[in-house]
Order: sequence, then structure tokens, then C-alpha cells
Amino acid sequence: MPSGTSTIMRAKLEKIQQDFLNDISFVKNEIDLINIEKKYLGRKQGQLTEILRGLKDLSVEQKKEIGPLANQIKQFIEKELEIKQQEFKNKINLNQKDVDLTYPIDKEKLGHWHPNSIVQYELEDIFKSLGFKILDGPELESEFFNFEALNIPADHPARDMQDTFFVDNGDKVKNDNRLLLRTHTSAMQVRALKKYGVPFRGVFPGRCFRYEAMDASHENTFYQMEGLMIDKNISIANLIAVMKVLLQGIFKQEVKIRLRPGYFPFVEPGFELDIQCLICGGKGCSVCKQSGWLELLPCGMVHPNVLKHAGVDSKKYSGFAFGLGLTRLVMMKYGIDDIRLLNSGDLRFLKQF
Ligand code: FA5
Repeated sequence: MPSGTSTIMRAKLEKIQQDFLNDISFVKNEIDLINIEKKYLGRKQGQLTEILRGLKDLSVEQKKEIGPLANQIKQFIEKELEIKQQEFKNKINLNQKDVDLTYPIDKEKLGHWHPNSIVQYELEDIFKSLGFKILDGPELESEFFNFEALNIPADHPARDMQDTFFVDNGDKVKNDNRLLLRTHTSAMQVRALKKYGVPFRGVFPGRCFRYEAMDASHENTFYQMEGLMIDKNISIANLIAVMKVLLQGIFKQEVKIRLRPGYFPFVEPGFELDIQCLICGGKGCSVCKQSGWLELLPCGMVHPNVLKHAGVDSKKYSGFAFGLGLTRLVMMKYGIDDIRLLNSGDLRFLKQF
């Protein structure tokens, strides 16, 4: 065979590789793939097969030079074909068996926050900006933290105002303390002070329970958000300032409020902060019991006996606490005229938020 033969064959092999790379870049389906395989590796007319077949006519020297190159290109083509084949298989699995990627998403079915949570998180943001901690507390609470630590001993008539569900836990638990479903988030006051000490500012949102007759504004399960601020020289002026920031932040409109004396054994003095009913505009309806006003934010200056239970020196420190009716606030903010809708789980109602 003439000496220029190996140069020509080398050029042919390089062209085959180039053409193959070009062809494979346009492959769209498995049929294209089969045709390419035939074109280069087909037994009868495959371009590379013909070269390999011709190797036998070369001299030993030429075989040594062209043989390995031809085999290398053959392996390269086989490998590329295999990779492409696997890609097609994966695509078929994904489209036909597992998931239809083209199926339109039904936006209606996406979940969202419950209105209680929306308002709770808005409030938390307001209080965080005022430097308050956000704390969670137990719903199954001890009689001590729910009543005694709050200056409400066992025989105190104030217990009648917050009848609740006691848990039957057999014998009396540690410290003669029964467990109950907490009636208010005030149960967190002494817990928080014992844990963090003073000065302290924090809010405690959470679920409360009471054994009582249900109507448009009373549930047996509802949410409150307690607030507590203890420091040196805290007065009623600080309490009123914080209440104003809270109400403006949440309603984003002027709301009429009234402050009147209120009795709670754990504050002295104590107040009831009412807002004018936003359902009827103050005219009177079933939500405000025809009075035009709704009890929303009882509050007051923390009683020295509560501070004593928390190990805080009431001669040096004072402060205020409030117990916001979170569920009632949600009703006012969204114009909901029956509290029972909020726990109903009725999607026709919940989807509106
Ligand atoms: C208390 O629970 C006191 N712990 C509040 C407090 C805290 C006073 C700190 C002083 C200092 P009261 O029982 O009034 O107070 O409840 C507070 C608020 O929770 C009410 O104004 C009302 O908005 C809401 N609330 C009370 N009972 C129910 C109920 N059954 N259903 C829905 N909301 C209720």
C-alpha cells in the first residue's frame, strides 16, 4: 500500500468523528439514534466499519498507527450513543410514569394562614419592633401558675369568672398542684419572670380554654396575647403609650376606645380597655351585646404579690400587663360577626382570607 495511505485514512477517521458529533447534536428521538448507529457502525455500510474492515490490507507498520485510532473512535461513538439512549429512557420515565410536568397548577388549592395567625404575626412584628420577646407557654398548665401565682388563691371568688377543664391525673401532682387547661395567657407572667428575670418585656400569644356558654363572641377555645413589661419607673403612661401603638398598628385606622376601671386580682389598679364595635359602628348588635362597645384589652399595673411570686423586688421594680383578646381582635379587624366561624374549619369561610 502506498506510503500516503495512512495519512489519508487518518484524515478519513477524523472526518468520521466530526460528522458523528454533528449528527448526534441534532438527534431528536430514538429513531434518529438508530439511523446514526447504522450510518457509522452498521455491519454492511457503516462508515467506520468499512475502515476497520480495510485494516487487514495495511502493512504491519500502518496497522500499528491506524488500528488503535480507529478503535478509539469506535469506542467513543458507542459511548456517546449509549449516553443519548439513557437520556431518552429517563425522559420517557418522567413524562409517562411519574409525573406530568405540563399539568397546570391549581392555585386555589394552595394553603394559607388562618386569620388568627395572620393577626398574631402582625402583632408579633409590632412588639418585636418595641424590643419585646415573643414567648410560647404550656396550654396544659398548673393550678399554681394559672391562679395562685396571680394572686388568686384556691378560695378566691375570682376563680369563678374563669371556670375551666381540670385534667384527671390521678393523685395530686407535685406541690399539690392540679393540671388544667389554662384559662388565660396571664399564666405565663410568673413563668417568664422566673426564667428571664428583670428588666423584662415580652408578649405571650396562645390558646386558652374556658368552660362557658358559647355565643357570637364567646368560645370555649380562643386566643389571647399577654403582654408584660417590668422595669424601674414604669407607670400607667407607659401602659397607655404601648396600647396606642398596638391598636394603631393593627387597625391602621382611628378606632374609638374607652378606659374604665376593671378588677383582676393580679393588677392594681386594673382597667378594661374597650373598643367601639366595628361590626355595627357602635349602634349595638349581637357581637357587642347591643352595647356598642367590645371588651378587648384588659390591663393594669402588676400587683406586688405577683412580683413576689416571681422573686422580683416590688420596691425597686414595677410594670404593666395586658391580656389582649386576640380572637375578638380578629373579629373586629375582618368584620366577622360570629366567633364560632373561626374554629369551624369551614373552607367557604376560611378561603376568604
Ligand atoms: C383575662 O383573661 C386576664 N388574664 C386579662 C388581663 C391580663 C388583665 C393582664 C389584666 C392584666 P378576661 O377574662 O377579661 O381577662 O379576658 C381577656 C380577653 O379575652 C377579653 O377581653 C376577651 O377579649 C377575651 N375573651 C375572654 N373570654 C373569651 C371567650 N370565651 N371567647 C373569646 N374571647 C374571650
